[in-house]
Amino acid sequence: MITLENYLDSAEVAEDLKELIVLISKQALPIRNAFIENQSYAGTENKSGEIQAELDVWSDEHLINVLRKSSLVRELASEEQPEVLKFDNAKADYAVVMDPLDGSSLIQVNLCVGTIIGIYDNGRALNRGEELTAAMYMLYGPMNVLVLTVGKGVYVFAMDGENRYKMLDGPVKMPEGKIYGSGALRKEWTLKHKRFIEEIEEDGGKLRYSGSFVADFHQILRYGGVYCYPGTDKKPEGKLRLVFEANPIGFIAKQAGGAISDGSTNLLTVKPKKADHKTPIYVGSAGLISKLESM
Ligand code: AFP
Repeated sequence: MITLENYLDSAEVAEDLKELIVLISKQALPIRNAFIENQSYAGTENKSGEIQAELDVWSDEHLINVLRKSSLVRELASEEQPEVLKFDNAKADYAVVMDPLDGSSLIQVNLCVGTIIGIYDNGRALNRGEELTAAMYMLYGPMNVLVLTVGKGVYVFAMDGENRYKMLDGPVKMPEGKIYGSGALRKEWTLKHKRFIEEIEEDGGKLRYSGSFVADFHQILRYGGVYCYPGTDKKPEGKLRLVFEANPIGFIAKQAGGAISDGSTNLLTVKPKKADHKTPIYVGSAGLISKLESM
């Protein structure tokens, strides 16, 4: 049985990066344990104008405290924070971008949610996705699962009863599949988006969409297909964020042989204009993304 630590050693990851990844992975348990106590809404909004659940706030504060104390992180950009946080106790040059709890509105109905993390080694949080050193997500479903890339393929780990991760699978290759999910109301979709979805449906595509990006993506990673949150005429930039959601997930997709796009451009090449830069997102099997870009 290969543990997360064994894998990081065999991938020759720097000791301080290993420490950071293992530290973050250990937070799955406290975050998950907090689900029962923090079910209501906090009554506050994040920078994108979304109502924060108590758990969004709790997970955000928890991870900020843990990362600040680690002395490994110079900058931290969180979906729940208005500005990039700078830590002056940093002994290392890592910067972390995170969505502390993606899909939090699904906690009350016990559907799968997760934490999305990206790590840069240049001390700055606002970079292109292709500059990521590592990306990971922790998925709180029937199993606590950790999906990780350190730029050497994608590996899946599952937590055992003692808060240790054991490798389930990897390197993962995203297949060319036919599962699709799309955000935004159908009546608001652009003509191009409608045509793209119709072509997938005509080709036997199967709709699977839960409302948790990280969980919906995990299914695409394993079975192939595409997750979309398109821009609409009213909201051309869509709903999801480049820094906290698109980049870490896109980096994982690319490492598994998939791709991410805003419909015409590889999102991993886009320089964020600000921490809460929003963008249309299409992420999934490489063939479907290249078909979309050529439409
Ligand atoms: P948060 O829970 O972090 O706000 O994320 C929710 C989300 O951004 C993403 O996880 C979902 O895919 C998307 O919103 C769902 O949005 P719709 O409810 O508009 O489909």
